[in-house]
Amino acid sequence: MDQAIPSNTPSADTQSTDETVERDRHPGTGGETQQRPEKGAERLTTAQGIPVSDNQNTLKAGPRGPSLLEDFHFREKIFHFDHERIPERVVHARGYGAHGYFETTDAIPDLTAAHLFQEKGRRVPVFARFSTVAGNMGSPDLARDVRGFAVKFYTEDGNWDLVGNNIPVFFIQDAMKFPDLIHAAKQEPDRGFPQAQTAHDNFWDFISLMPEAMHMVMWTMSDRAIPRSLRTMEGFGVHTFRFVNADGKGHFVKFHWKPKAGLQSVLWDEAVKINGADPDFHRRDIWNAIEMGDFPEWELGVQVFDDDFADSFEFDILDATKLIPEEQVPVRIIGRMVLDRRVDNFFAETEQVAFCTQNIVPGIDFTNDPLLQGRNFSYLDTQTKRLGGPNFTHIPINAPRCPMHHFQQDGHMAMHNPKGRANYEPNGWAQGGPRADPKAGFRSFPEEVEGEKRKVRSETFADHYSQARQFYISQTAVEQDHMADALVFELSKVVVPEIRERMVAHLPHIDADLARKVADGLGLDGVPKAHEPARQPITDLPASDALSILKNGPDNFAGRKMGILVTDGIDDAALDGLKDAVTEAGGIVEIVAQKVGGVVTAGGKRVPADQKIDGAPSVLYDAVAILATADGAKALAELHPARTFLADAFAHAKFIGHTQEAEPLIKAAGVKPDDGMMALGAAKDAKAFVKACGALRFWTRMEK
Ligand code: HDE
Repeated sequence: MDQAIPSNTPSADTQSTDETVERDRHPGTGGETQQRPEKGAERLTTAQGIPVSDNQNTLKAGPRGPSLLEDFHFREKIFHFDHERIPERVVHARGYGAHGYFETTDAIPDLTAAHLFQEKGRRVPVFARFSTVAGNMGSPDLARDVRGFAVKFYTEDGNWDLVGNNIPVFFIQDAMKFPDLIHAAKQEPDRGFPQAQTAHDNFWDFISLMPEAMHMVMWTMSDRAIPRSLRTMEGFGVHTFRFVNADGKGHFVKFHWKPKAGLQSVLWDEAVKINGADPDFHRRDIWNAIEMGDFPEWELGVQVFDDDFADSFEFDILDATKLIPEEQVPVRIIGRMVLDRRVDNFFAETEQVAFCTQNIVPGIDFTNDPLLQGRNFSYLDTQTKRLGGPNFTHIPINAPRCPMHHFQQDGHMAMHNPKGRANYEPNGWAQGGPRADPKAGFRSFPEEVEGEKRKVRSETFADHYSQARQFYISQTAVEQDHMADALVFELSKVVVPEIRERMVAHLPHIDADLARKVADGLGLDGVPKAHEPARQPITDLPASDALSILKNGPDNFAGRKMGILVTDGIDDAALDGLKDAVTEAGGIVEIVAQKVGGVVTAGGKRVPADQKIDGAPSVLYDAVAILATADGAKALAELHPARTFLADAFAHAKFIGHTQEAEPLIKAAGVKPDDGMMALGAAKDAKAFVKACGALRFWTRMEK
């Protein structure tokens, strides 16, 4: 099979002598080169393995004559190209994946029989894919959106897919509403826009009619929906699952991923600009981090609880619009995931990976969460459509890494049909094939179930506002402001005034101040009368620090990026000192200059630039420095991109280091230096500056 895949190695006739190139440029002058492949280069063949003599010209009747249908090489090449696309995912179309491993750091055999959690140090391979939800495949990375956080564990007992999000709750409680939610969120059907955003009438029309969405909406209007990096976001299994141990005893469990890099998000103004400057910001970040050996890492944590807790908890543990605060059930860390290998081929792996929530292993089970139950149908169904048939488990990225024996056979693209005569069971053949294992095989938790058959929503799912309010009051003042701004931004894009007002009429149940700010931001005549809540009273729950990003930041510059804007004639020691300080802190430096060829330092050294100033606005960096001579700063002051580089960094509350001589640029950018701006010169200045940058932003500037 491998040999049938056309090689991507440039063939001899595309790397040929000038004479060949010349011939190729002039069809009809004998494009068929007789050259041998270069030593080591593979021979170009068709998919049938037939060697190709000319990959530049179609077969023609005479140099200027018609092309001939007989050209099987041409027809095969174009035919295959025409079929290169498969349907993109109906949601989570834009995503990025990487390989790695999961390692158990705290064994929990008392809680689950799952093989991977039996022993400390046990490792299994994983493939993780992160995604945005609403945008199509080519949409920008920094859309305000939920991020998918899907992990496939290739365990000894088969594949376990934990298909989560970076937000621990969901918009809806019952799978029946999913197509409506997604239709409302994606581009409107008549006009085909807006792309990758919820800032439009259909979304807010639907949401304002769905009080159950209010908790999740608070999360999507928070900075959680614009993460700085996929490495700086949490992941959540969302639903309550079940752990089952070897004795058949069950516990409820919620899964959490905690990023080693700490939580961090960008500002909305940055997100908007990053989408233009580098629409691939998140995928590039993962690619580069793995290339540099700074492997993205998360801890896996579990909240484990029993029936007693479930019965006493204020909300229904089967309701996916609710979370369990960490203060009530602490997160116990049981393992870590390290992503240490990039894909070899984006399509083969990231695009073809097929996550299915139904993929669980002995020791883990579902609960009756009606959202999860619906998902268990949807994922298998969607993969069959996307990947063209029932054999998608034969695709290497989806194939389990443990032995598989079953009687399933045939179908589109069957790659490994079982051998032998017996393809049914029971059978009386001596080599009769695999048999079920009542002891070690997967068994559902024997939960007793009874009830009337009805289309119904449980009464216990009725409180839609208490946790939305808890989320809001758990944020810092800066984060609360961002939420109000986000609501004002989104609702300002809504054209129909009634929809805006209908949405704002939910907010008094969440927070009176939030409602006032949003009503004011939209220019409404006061806060509209609040909707009648489905359940009274709305409870005042205590704030939970775990819900804030800023309370869970990293406090160091590791894995962060500093953009250093340089000019000719700068001091070598100042540049080297700053670069060393950033590297020592585990950060990355990018040199930005007027020309990509770079600058020449005072010591006569040429420093090439990583980015030309026009292509590297400061939104791409966590902190910036201006290393300029007086003349250099004067020249930069004349350049609009240089002025906005600094002005934006300042407006985004970034730490800014600068030489004294950078003054003309600082003035021209209209920036009034404050404590977040630090002078650079001596080596110790650089160290102090990079240490300060560990706080990531100088929020005091924003509070002013
Ligand atoms: Fe999904 N979801 N979803 N979802 N979802 C898909 O499956 C669906 C939900 C999530 O990187 C689809 O392979 C239904 C919650 C992720 O490949 C589809 C419902 C959560 C990914 C689908 C939900 C998720 C998907 C589309 C409500 C967080 C991307 C393509 C009942 C816990 C996986 C595909 C990847 C993808 C259905 C709700 C996470 C159509 C019906 C809740 C991370 O099957």
